[in-house]
Amino acid sequence: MIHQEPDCLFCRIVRGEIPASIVYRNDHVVAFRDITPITPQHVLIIPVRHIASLSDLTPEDEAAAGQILLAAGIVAEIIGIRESGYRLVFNTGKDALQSVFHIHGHLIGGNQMGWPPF
Ligand code: D5M
Repeated sequence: MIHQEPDCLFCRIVRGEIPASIVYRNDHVVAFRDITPITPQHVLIIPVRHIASLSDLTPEDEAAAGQILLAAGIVAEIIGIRESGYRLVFNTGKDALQSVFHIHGHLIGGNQMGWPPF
């Protein structure tokens, strides 16, 4: 049984209790459109397993963490930005303005971005 939290917003999306525009899912991850997109394409990739942040990953989460990265290219292909390029951003903790404490990679793209990103 994969660990989930009853009241976590993103766990609730995984369970289908809250509607989301899902673009891809498998046994390990769910990818859905961000409700407040910051780029023309903006999808969140989350593990099915509840893990609060990158800082909370343990060796037990190795597969879940790897599955997020593996999903990035698949999602990018589905939404049409695999060739043009994209970023995968994990806001982690206070200074990074993490607001939802269930790991999510922001897959952003669809326009030319700059660097540095802050
Ligand atoms: O990013 C949290 C992100 O989660 C932020 O970009 C909005 C998004 N969000 C919040 N609620 C929803 C729902 N219900 N659907 C889709 N997207 C959502 P953070 O990195 O924690 O600041």
